[in-house]
Amino acid sequence: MGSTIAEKIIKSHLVEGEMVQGTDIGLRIDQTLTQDATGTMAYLEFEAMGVPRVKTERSVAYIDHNTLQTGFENADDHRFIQSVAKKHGIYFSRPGNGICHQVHLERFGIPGKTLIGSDSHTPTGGGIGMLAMGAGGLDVAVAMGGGTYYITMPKMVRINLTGKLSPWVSAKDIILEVLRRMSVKGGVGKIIEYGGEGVKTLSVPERATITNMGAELGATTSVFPSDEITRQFLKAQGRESDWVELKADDDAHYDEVLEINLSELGPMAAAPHMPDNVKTIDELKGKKIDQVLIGSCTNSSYLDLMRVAHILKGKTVHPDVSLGIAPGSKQVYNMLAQNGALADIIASGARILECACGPCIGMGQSPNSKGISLRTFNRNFEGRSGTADGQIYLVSPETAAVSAIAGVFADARELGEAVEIPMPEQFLINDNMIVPPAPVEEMDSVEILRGPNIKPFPISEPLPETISAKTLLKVGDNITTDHIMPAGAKILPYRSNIPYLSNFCFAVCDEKFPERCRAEGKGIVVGGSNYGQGSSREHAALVPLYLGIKAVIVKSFARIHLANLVNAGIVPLTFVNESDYDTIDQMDELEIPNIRELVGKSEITVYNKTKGTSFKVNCTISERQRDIILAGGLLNYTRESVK
Ligand code: MIC
Ligand code: SF4
Repeated sequence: MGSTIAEKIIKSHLVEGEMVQGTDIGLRIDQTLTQDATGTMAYLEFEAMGVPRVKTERSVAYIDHNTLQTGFENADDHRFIQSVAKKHGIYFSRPGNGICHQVHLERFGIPGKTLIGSDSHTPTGGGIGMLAMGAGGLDVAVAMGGGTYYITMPKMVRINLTGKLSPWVSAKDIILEVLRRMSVKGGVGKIIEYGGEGVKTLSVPERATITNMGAELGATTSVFPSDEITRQFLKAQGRESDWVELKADDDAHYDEVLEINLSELGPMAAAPHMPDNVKTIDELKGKKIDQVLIGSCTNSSYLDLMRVAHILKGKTVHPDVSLGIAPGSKQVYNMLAQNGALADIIASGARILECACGPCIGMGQSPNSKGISLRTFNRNFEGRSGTADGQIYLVSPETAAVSAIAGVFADARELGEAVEIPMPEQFLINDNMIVPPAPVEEMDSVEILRGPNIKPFPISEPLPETISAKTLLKVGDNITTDHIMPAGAKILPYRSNIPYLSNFCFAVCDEKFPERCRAEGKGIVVGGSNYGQGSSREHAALVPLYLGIKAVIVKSFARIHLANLVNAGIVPLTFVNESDYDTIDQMDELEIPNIRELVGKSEITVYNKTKGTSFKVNCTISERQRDIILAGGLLNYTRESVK
């Protein structure tokens, strides 16, 4: 039997385990990336490991999230990361150079290589044929030190694309269609591969829009073949020698196959507050809007913004709408400036934002109260925009631009004939905002610059014989890491200050949660299915750890968050019978005896002392993860194993 693309990459990087679905496999990691919001912590962890220089083929530290700099905190963190990068062999992409995933695709991504990044949208690299996965900061730190990265061998899904998109329908609409069909849980434990004739109609950045939002499916990653189009893209980036061909064998086996005829798709939008709440533009047409934002790692490429500029040319943004545009990288920005498209955008009345994540992570541009905001981004979780009752719709750049002019949801297909915007034969290459690391002989003399915003990170204790604690919080299904540890302009600057961050833990669900934790000293969180979906931020595990959370009992976990809990030494448990969830109330006292012996081995009984009942849970983790939990987290485990 032949292999899928993902199986081929896994096979060539397998250092532990066998490629049997559902079992743990260890992979050699070729490249890593970090961004600043998770990077500060990742580099503190890397330092704690005591490895002098990264062992990967390429590691890059990007600054793209915390660029508002409303106080000293962000700038201090940037300087810390820059100095660590210089000392330890990491390339540093300066603030202003662009969003990590966009820049990585342009300048560093290589087909057939493995990439992990401390950001859940790292699968963007699947657009260029990488096996690219989001991970917690500590996992990235370990990979930088040459350590193995572990995942559960996923199932393989093939999405066959046939036909060709109609004019003004775009890659964003393809992934919205996939989300509509599969839901935000549909990709859990799976790798999504794209194939079929329709693939040939999509450029690399368009493919990257699709793999980027595979994160919203909960998938381990998504991947496209590396073909002639990939070669052309790399050539235009001056990197043709990085190209290798990559395709699935004809007789490769897939666990699921989905068919999408591109010709049948129309423009769509993900309505508040989940990326899978997909509606057609036909259903929304004419509805008044307040704000439009174009950018983010999903839709800020040269082609995206050229199409936007074409639509805006000679027009004026509707007087009731604020239009903000953030190009994804300095390369894109510079090219738009040189060819005049930027002038068309400015003339229309758009507000030009820095090349950074910006409003996507709630860093400015929060909409008015109850404001309807159309965004080309990838997440519309409640409150993420910074306006608690903001109504965020995820749309394509084309839908965003026509709607900004109309002042209502509008259908770009009414523009008629498609405009042909060719992929450039040569992108503008100027890497002067990427600082290479110090040469080996100079690394010792590089001084690490640490500001007062950097506080030590919490370390867990070895697992006790019995966990006995109150249920300090009970939440429902699809809880995101944005619920657990919100971001936004007021909180994000404190990503290296866990004590301060802890004041905001679960604030979206229950503002009193941190207070209860402090009063009780320890606790358990109970939740529904797909707990911890969304961002890869390990702060969603480190902050609960700091607040004394010992175990989380839920119906099911999202992949990266489960790994982050284990790495932090918090026990992840799932109900054997989901209906037991209903029997627990907040503040019930739970006791889990014998947990040290049973964890990761067999079913565990939890006693509800308040109700006088009991129920069974599982802890579905690998043997290695069991050892990590017993040691009280990955750092303790790593220290013990090198003793
Ligand atoms: C996000 O889109 O939520 C983020 C901000 O990029 C996160 C990382 C973080 O929380 O720092 C992600 O997607 O992993
Ligand atoms: Fe940045 Fe938004 Fe992409 Fe996260 S999803 S990396 S915040 S642009």
